[in-house]
Amino acid sequence: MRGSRGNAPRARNLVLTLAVSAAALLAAVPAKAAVFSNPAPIVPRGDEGPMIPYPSTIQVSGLTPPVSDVNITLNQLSSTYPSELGLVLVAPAGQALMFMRAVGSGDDVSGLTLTFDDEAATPAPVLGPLAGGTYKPAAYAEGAFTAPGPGLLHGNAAPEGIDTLASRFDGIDPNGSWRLFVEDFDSSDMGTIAGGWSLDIAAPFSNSFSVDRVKRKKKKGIVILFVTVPNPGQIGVRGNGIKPIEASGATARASRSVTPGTVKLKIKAKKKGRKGRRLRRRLNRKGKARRKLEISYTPTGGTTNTEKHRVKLIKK
Ligand SMILES: [Ca+2]
Ligand SMILES: [Ca+2]
Repeated sequence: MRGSRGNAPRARNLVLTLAVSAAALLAAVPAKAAVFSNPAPIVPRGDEGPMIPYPSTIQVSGLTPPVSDVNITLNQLSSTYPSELGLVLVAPAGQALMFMRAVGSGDDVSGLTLTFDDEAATPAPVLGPLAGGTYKPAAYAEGAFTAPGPGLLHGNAAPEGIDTLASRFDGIDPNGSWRLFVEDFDSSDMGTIAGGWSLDIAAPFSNSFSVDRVKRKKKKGIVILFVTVPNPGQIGVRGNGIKPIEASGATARASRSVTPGTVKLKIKAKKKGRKGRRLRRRLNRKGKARRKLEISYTPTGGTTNTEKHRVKLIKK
């Protein structure tokens, strides 16, 4: 069938089609929302000025850029004059949005849960009494935040400015320390956020992992890989002639669940099978053998990352 020219373009088309659908599949993988919280109360220092802690921080990890959505929730906000409060959220690399300022006038509120979300139907209202719920960010006055707050160097939500959570935070790398500065801009009254705050960040879960250390039990020909993973999920290892073993040393399993941190992957030569026998013969004869491993890691709700890793087995 040499020189069958008629088929060649079709084959190329097929390859192109496959490439395109693979790209479409990748693009279709939705970003997952992850919630990070700091439940520690944010309380007044006096009746005016920065509230403490200043800032309150949330450490974000295990996500892959870019961010596609950020929402922020305040838990159990109470105040005798909500309008005096200003809140600015600062991302790890410094992007900042004053998402709440001068809302709810002077009406007392107690134990409100407030979520700020660009996709909400209405902005947080300038007039009180403020009710718990989900609002678009809203700033009805300027806010100059005391150092180490950002002063006036922050985006302002409408109508004071034109910034949104999306305009400030979409597209950034979310990993690192997010800071919330809450300041009381007027005397006499006070407020508190008794349940702290949380961030709801949409970004793909990271599926990168690293093999940080290798340990060997040379008498048994066992290799232990110390692998660090960023998210809960499944991890598995395979290779010619090797089998993964559990901590007990007994059961072999293709894949097991992991929590973020460092996990041990133990492997040794298979007892059965042609490739296992070949590896064992080599180990017995030379005392060492090299193998290529495939380590596969799938964060829950994420995509699989498979990486090749060379390992040296030693048996003495
Ligand atoms: Ca949103
Ligand atoms: Ca006050």
